Amino acid sequence: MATSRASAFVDKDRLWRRHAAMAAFGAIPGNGVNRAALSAEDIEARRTFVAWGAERGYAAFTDAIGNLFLRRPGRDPAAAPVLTGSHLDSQPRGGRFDGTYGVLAGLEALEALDDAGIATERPIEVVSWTNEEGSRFQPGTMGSVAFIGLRSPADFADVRDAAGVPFTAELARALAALPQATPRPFGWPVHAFVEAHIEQGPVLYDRGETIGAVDSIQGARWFQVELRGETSHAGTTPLAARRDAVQAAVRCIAGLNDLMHDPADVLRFTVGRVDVEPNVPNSVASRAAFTIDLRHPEATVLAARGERIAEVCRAAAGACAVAVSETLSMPPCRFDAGIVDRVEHHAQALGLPVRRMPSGAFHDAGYMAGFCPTAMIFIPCERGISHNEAENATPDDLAAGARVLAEVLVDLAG
Ligand code: HGY
Ligand code: MN
Ligand code: MN
Ligand code: MN
Repeated sequence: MATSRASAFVDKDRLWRRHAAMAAFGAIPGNGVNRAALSAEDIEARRTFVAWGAERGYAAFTDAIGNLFLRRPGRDPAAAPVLTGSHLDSQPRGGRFDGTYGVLAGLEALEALDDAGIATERPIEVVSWTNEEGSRFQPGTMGSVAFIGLRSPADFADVRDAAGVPFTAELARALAALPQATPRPFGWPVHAFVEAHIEQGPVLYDRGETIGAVDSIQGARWFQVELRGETSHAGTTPLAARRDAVQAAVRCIAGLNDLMHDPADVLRFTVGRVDVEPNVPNSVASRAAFTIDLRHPEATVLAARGERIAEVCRAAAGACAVAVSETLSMPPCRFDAGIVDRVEHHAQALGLPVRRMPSGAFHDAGYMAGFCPTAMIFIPCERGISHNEAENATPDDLAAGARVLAEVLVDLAG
């Protein structure tokens, strides 16, 4: 695992400029980004990624769910490529680094290899996975889930965004705008996958460390809870005659807070979205639906608490009907020890403070880990803030992570 010349050719300014250029697609006040999956802004960001790759002669490929791959050839064109990358879609009030960093760091690493004159045995590809966030279309990580064959695009045929726009229509629009000359099948052999990402938590930032050698991701489960009551006049309907879906949702959430209480503060329970109908001040709500995002490092804990959600909601629903469905289930994963070692080794060789650590956020790497040897590289973000316009990272840290990535890729690609 010698250090190659690749890391010396990572261009901090180029990488920073690319982040600024990407941030223009879906820019929102406060330096943030709203680049919903498969929106016009997402498509423009992806087309720009393709154009930057074309300047280096990297061919672009798309598959049937819109995952986008740029390929730097290897000496052996038939060898399974090493894959790196992340996602270009964002949260509605997201930052400029969540996901984008992993895509741009991958491109930067390939350009550094070019500039260093390094040829690898295996091809190296950079991927932009479709709809990682799941904030517009549920669930998230659709691209990697389809790639590994866990679900097919047809399974998402009924998915619509909050405005009722069908996922399939938006996907078709994106596919028409992306390179389709050689449509790719799903699940082609990948030698290894490495995803670079900002940490999205405070561990590296608080300790002044530069690189996280990520060895695992905690598990995540998403649920949708829907309460159906009856709308009626707010000024006249006696309490006893009401079937108030908002009041039922409030009781459900209170009951779930008790169920999810964890004195050790390891379990993460979030109700991030509530939809109400008719959503007016002077009518009792006929419908209230809310999401649950549940995370824990142990599958047994996720199973035990998740199993009780429906029972707690039924007990709290009163006169309303309640339905609970699961929309995402990502088991906890452990990454490939050999790649994690390489990340740690190359960080040390480059003189960068490094720590082995788990990921609290989920990533496409969590699904890829079940498909091929996989690991992640974290860099710090300011105060650990993410899923927020204020998300920030320094040009030095972005470049440091790209240097480690470049070395790991050279190692893996031979
Ligand atoms: O929600 C997550 O953990 C990721 O940022 N999409
Ligand atoms: Mn992300
Ligand atoms: Mn995110
Ligand atoms: Mn009236």
